[in-house]
Amino acid sequence: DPAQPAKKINVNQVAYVPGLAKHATLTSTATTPQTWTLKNSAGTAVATGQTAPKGADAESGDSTHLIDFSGYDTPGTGYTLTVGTETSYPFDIATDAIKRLRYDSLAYFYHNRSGIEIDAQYVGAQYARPAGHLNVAPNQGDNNVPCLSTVPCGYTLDVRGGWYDAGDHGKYVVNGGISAWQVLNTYERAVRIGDAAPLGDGKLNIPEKANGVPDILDEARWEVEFLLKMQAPDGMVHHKIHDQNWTGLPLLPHQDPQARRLSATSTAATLNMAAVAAQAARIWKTIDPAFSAKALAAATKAYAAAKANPNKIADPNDGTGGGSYSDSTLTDEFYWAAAEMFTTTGEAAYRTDLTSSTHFKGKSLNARGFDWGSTGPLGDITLALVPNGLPAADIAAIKSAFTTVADAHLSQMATQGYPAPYRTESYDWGSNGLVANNISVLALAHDFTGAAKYREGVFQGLNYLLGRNPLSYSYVTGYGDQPVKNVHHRHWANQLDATLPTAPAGALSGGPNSALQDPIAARLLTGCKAQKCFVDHIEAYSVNEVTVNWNSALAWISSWAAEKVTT
Ligand code: 9MR
Repeated sequence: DPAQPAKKINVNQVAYVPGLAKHATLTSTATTPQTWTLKNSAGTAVATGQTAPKGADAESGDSTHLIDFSGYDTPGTGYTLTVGTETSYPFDIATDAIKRLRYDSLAYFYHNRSGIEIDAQYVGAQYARPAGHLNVAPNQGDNNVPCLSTVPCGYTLDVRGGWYDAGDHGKYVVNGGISAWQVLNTYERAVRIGDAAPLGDGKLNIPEKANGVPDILDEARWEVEFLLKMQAPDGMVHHKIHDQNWTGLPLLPHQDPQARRLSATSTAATLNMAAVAAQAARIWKTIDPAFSAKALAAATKAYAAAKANPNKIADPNDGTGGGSYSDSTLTDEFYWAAAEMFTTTGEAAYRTDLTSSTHFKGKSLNARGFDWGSTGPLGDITLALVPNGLPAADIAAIKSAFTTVADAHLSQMATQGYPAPYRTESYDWGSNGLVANNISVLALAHDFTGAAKYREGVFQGLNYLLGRNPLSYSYVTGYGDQPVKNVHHRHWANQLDATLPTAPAGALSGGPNSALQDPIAARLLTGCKAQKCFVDHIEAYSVNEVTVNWNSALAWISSWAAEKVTT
């Protein structure tokens, strides 16, 4: 349950960046401007000004005022904002936190690796654990996994490795795939148009940190190798592998006694793997030509299999022991896979599939954003960033689709008390992941145009995730004065077992979800406004879980933001 009542003054509890706008939110029904004061860590007033009343908005229901203290720009720690008797959480004006978050958000993935011991030397003793799902009792292992008895396949697969999806021990191709893609895209973007030096070898605490290959690639490869193993002999890819029955919390991976089963192959998983393997093939082309060739062969076979089986939908009712991740619209997965295959190979057949798609040139970019079920924009990002054979006019059209959506986000954010780039209706499961992905759209709009307004939008969006929201939570563990502490995770379950740790720093909670899809949320949050449909409770999995796909979005945007801070 909420650790503290919400503050009346909400700030980015971590840090505002020198040289950029600095906005905070006062909750007040006063209709006239109020006097705000900025105090330094000694309690001395260093700036003062007047709030701007904004009235109530649909997302929060709060009547708010804008506090704009952009005029103050002296780096330091322990600042507070006060209005009358109300005081904010303390915050910094500094750049070190965003630089740290770039790496902490990426550390999430090693913590959640399957099939390998998590070694104390990389994560500290409290997070160390034995390898999970290697068929060491009581585990039944991912070594030799049969298909579901309801959809028998006549073979078993060795699908060891990869990342656990979330608080559960399932491994789902459509979600793991977009996550690996986004981690790889963080690197690929930096190589193409940013600064890849901070993403080099030796930057993460992982076993591969001294192998001469950028750690971010080593980490993503752990998942890509798993995705390749999910391919069936006919080229199709199994949708997922997880426990036969749901387990409870807490439960460390190596203690999971449930049988593991492969769900049927699906067209969505097949295209998702094709897309990521094609992306991997070009990234590893010179780094590891053999791996590159293996990935391209798997992608080519998968793409052809998907075209031969274009409508094999994952069973929406296959939700026992793991999530269903079912999606009945596959035109976006076809588009994304064609974009990756074409970018990597230049072949005419992929170009035809790509340019004849209804998604071509950013048509699936919209205000809701993208996620595991909506992957068209991933293709657009690749086409806009990586040189390919398309005419310049097509690339310009793709880039302008990003700026159009980014402008819509900025217009909406200007109306909000707690600006977050996301649609204004109800918030979906994983809204923070959608917000983070939409922040990446703002970031790309800045990449493509250089316009300062988009960079401001990125940092405004980060403010929301880091505490400038109506519940006064930093949704990133370990960051801010009131970070979420009780995320839904079977190992980081300190709320249930004091001998277990809370989450390590840098994990993004799923965040507000208007649909209240778990019993705790349903009991505590009835009638909530979108941005308030959240509780920091470990069993509230529909609002407070963590997953690879939300953390890959956090890693992408924090890496971008770290690149943009200059001091
Ligand atoms: O992130 C998924 C969200 O988009 C869906 O609405 C939800 C219900 O199907 O499932 C979410 O994914 C969960 C998955 O089913 C099981 N592992 C944890 C995932 C995050 O909560």
